Amino acid sequence: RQPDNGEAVVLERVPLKIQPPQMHQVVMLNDDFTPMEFVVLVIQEFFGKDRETATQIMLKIHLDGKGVCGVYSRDVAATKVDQVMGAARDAGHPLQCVSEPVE
Ligand code: NFA
Repeated sequence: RQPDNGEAVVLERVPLKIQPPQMHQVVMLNDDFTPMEFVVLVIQEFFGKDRETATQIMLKIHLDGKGVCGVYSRDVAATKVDQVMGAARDAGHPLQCVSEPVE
C-alpha cells in the first residue's frame, strides 16, 4: 500500500466512441447457366424477398452482371453466401455470390 502523497486524483468521464457495426452487402453474380427460376427461388428463400422483388433483383443481375440481394452484419452476410453457394452446388448450378463491405 502506497503512502498518501496528498495529490488529488480526478477521474474524468470520457464518452465511448461507439461505432455502428460495418455492414456487408451480399452481391450475386450473373452466369450463363443458372436458370432464372432457380435464382428467383434462392432470393426468396434466403433473402426473404417476395416473388416480385426477387424477380426484379434476378433481372438486374442478369442484365447488369451483378446485384445486391441484401445488406447484413458481416457474420450474417457470410452465412447467406454459404447458404446460396451450398444450394447452388447441391443443384449443380454455377451461381456465385460474395459478401463485401458497404462503402
Ligand atoms: N443469366 C442466367 C440465364 O440467362 C440467369 C441468371 C440470373 C443467372 C441471375 C445468375 C444470376 N439463365
